Amino acid sequence: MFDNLSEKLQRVFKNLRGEGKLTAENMESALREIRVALLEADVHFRVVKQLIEGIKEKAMGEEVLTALSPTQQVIKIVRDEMVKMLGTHQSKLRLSNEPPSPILIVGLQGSGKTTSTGKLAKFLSKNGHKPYLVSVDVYRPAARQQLAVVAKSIGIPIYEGTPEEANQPLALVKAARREATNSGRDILLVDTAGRLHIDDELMNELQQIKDLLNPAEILFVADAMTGQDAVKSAEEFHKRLGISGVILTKMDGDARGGAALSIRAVTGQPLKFVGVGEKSDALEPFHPDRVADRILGMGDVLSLIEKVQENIDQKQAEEMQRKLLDNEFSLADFRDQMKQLRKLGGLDSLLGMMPNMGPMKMLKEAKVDEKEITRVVAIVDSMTPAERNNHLLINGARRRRIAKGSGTSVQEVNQLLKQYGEARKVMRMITGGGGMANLGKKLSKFKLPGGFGGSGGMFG
Ligand SMILES: Nc1nc2c(ncn2[C@@H]2O[C@H](COP(=O)(O)OP(=O)(O)OP(=O)(O)O)[C@@H](O)[C@H]2O)c(=O)[nH]1
Ligand SMILES: [Mg+2]
Repeated sequence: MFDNLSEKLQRVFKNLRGEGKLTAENMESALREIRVALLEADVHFRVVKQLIEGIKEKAMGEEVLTALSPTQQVIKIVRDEMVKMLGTHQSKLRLSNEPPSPILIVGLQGSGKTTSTGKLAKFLSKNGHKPYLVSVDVYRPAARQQLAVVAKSIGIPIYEGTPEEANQPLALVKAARREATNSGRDILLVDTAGRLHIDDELMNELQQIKDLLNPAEILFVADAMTGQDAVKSAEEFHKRLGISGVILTKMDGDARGGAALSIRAVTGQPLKFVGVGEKSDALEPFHPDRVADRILGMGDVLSLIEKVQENIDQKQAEEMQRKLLDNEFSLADFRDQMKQLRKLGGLDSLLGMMPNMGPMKMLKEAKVDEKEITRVVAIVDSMTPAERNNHLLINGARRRRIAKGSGTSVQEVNQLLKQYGEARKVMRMITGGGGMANLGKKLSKFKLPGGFGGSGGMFG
């Protein structure tokens, strides 16, 4: 999502380092470039102004200009200011003293409220909570049914209501709260109706629900793809209703993303979660420092390690490692690795978290996507077991047969075999023979403690 911004900022730092000596003049021009990069990434102009002023004040100080490694200092300042803009610390959900804690999910139409409600329920239940669901979207036909389907798929109980309650949001939440209490659930997630624009009727209804429930959280769901509109409506919702936090959805898309990141600075309310896909587990707690590192091209290594640990089967990983070392890594293994990558949320999301350097950079530039994974799986599935174990068997006639069997072309089969060869090389490079199991460990050395150490920077 932040590829462009990330690239531009890295270029600024590289140029700065190339200057040799840091002066007030080249600092001024670097700040100008940072400003333009932020504006181009759609960061709100007021936030950009604030950010640049903050950076300037600190960067123009005597200590920086005369420091041993001034560029490092400047990068550290930019990072610190960016973390500040994003909210400094991870902001956890607040709960009420008395369970069930009501959490209202609000936002414009189509922003991802219902999807996020389901994701949040799953996240909470993974973290030891017992969420309960209710939808008060009584306007859009089948809207409540949509949440019921989501609830079933993730195995979280939902209050579906009586026919009499079907068009009464207040009656629905009242009954749902009673049910939640009676069945010992500790969090009540309320999915609400969206509107194309903020209107009085919607706001009054939300206000009534708020008065009735006294929610622990009112989370505004902002669609990152809608740019400055998301900022404007967050501001408006906050003014009218008072929000306590934000869920940023569709951060997996290719919008510039800067607008969404401005919401914290504009409303003063923290970003709490990010939606990174349509599936029910595509929700991540928002960590300001990690996101800043990602934007600055340092890679979100901590999130990557967590993800790998959550999703990789240790035994399988060790087996893979042994195969790599023994040069037994076959086409079938290649296919299985691709499937693993898909389980981790797709290559894009993984690569987005990696530092933009070395073999990672190569992989990123190769731009392998979901469709390609599907193609790889189809091609390898069309091979005979013998072919899968020994790619050298695959001659011209066999390539034609495999292409036909997988609905692809001979060129695509050739390309896959080439990729497989490359993958063997790249994987050895990444892992140093350590396999996926050690990927985290290997990567963690790219992370400089506390952002930046004295020497050996990420740039230049
Ligand atoms: N790629 C991606 N799609 C998302 C994400 N969150 C939601 N969506 C998609 O956005 C669309 C709208 O999501 P909903 O959850 O129905 O949105 P809503 O705010 O409840 O919509 P209304 O109830 O009509 O106001 C769906 O197609 C979702 O799959 C996300 O983080 N990433
Ligand atoms: Mg909905």
